[in-house]
Amino acid sequence: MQESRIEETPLCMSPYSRRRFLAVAGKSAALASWGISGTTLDAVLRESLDQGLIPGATADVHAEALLKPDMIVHSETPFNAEFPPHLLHDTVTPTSRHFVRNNRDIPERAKRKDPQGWKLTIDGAVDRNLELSMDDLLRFPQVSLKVVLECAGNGRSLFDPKVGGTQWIRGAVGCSEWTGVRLRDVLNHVGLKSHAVYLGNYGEDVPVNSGEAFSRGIPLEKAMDEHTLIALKMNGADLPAAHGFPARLIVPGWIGSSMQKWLNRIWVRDRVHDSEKMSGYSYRVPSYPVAPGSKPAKRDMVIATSWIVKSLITAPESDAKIQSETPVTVGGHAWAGEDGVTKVEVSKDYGVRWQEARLTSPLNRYAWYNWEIKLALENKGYYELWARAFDDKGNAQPFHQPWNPKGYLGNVIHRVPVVVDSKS
Ligand SMILES: Nc1nc2c(c(=O)[nH]1)N[C@H]1C(S)=C(S)[C@@H](COP(=O)(O)O)O[C@H]1N2
Ligand SMILES: [Mo]
Repeated sequence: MQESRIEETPLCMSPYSRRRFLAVAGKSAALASWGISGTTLDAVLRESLDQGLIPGATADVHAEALLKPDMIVHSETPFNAEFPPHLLHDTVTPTSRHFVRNNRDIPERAKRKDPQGWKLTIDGAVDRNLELSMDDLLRFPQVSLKVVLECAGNGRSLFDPKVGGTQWIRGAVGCSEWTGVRLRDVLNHVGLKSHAVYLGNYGEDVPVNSGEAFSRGIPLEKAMDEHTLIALKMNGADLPAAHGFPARLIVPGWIGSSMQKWLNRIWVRDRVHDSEKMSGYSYRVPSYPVAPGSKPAKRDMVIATSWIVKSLITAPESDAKIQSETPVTVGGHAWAGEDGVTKVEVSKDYGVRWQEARLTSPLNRYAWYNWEIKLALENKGYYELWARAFDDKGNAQPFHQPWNPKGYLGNVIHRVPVVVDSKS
């Protein structure tokens, strides 16, 4: 175990993509011939480059600017990418800085941005099966909410021992504004049978290699919460292809996988949704603490639902150079799933002393909180800025990451290295 080593790489790339970058840096001429710009090259290093293929994501650029400067691309097909924490400083995450997590390929309709023929089927334990068009949905009251959307696997790369899956660092989280209809308005319109207890949600994305569709579900109680939405807009514009055009679920406080993209079917069920992605080790965590590296029995796994208390340091940037004469402003966000955040503390001495940051209320429930503190770093040298948030149930972020087999719900305290230079 490398307890004392800083876990994040000081550069804006994962160690993985940095390695790839070095490996393909000599190929810029070839890239230029594909019309890929220098900035894109800096930002995006993709598996397929070494294989001599034209990257699939590049082929999609005409439909959706998927590739953005400073993006950390984990995989291209399906497309999975995040941004480094210092680019997530905004209170409302711009669409261009929101991570993308796809288990499957983006549906053709979304790429074409074509709502023609799209229907949302609602069937199962309902009074009558219904097919709703976009116009039908637009007739319901439209509401807007800023919501923290975070992949259950965010922080997976920090698990020790390593676990399989996309090696998210800390950027698989955003807080954008989502606009759409309340799911409960639509369910009430359809009419629920008394034995309805759970939703099974489906999207238009196509399984790779004929695998089962990516389908997850939520209990009826959460579905009927006034904050749970069928979102039609992100930050005031139609949903981008990558984020679920033309409709997706927004399930505030819960893990990102519950927020079905490219939504086209809601199956109202009389039991817990039992798709592949609701079973086994998928999006499930042990019901009790397990030893790192162990394999708990499937029957001991429970469905992951709400996120837990977390914070992110978005300033200063990792590896920043700071003058000792100027106090450094340390700031970022905090959130706690369905719970409230009560306090954020910052340490500059490896957790020996902690100072309370100024915490500001979120723009609405389920948006993230902002926090900030000015710290004096008097001596020159290497420092780590640590932040930990507390929730209103008395939980705080741990110093060491508790382990589970799939690396879900990682919330170990964030540590940002900085170097202080004295002028004299
Ligand atoms: N149809 C569909 N919905 C999906 C997914 C998917 O692969 N297919 N991925 C889920 C996961 S795991 C996450 S974390 C979020 C990511 O949403 P974003 O790409 O808009 O950030 O979408 C969820 N909804
Ligand atoms: Mo996710």
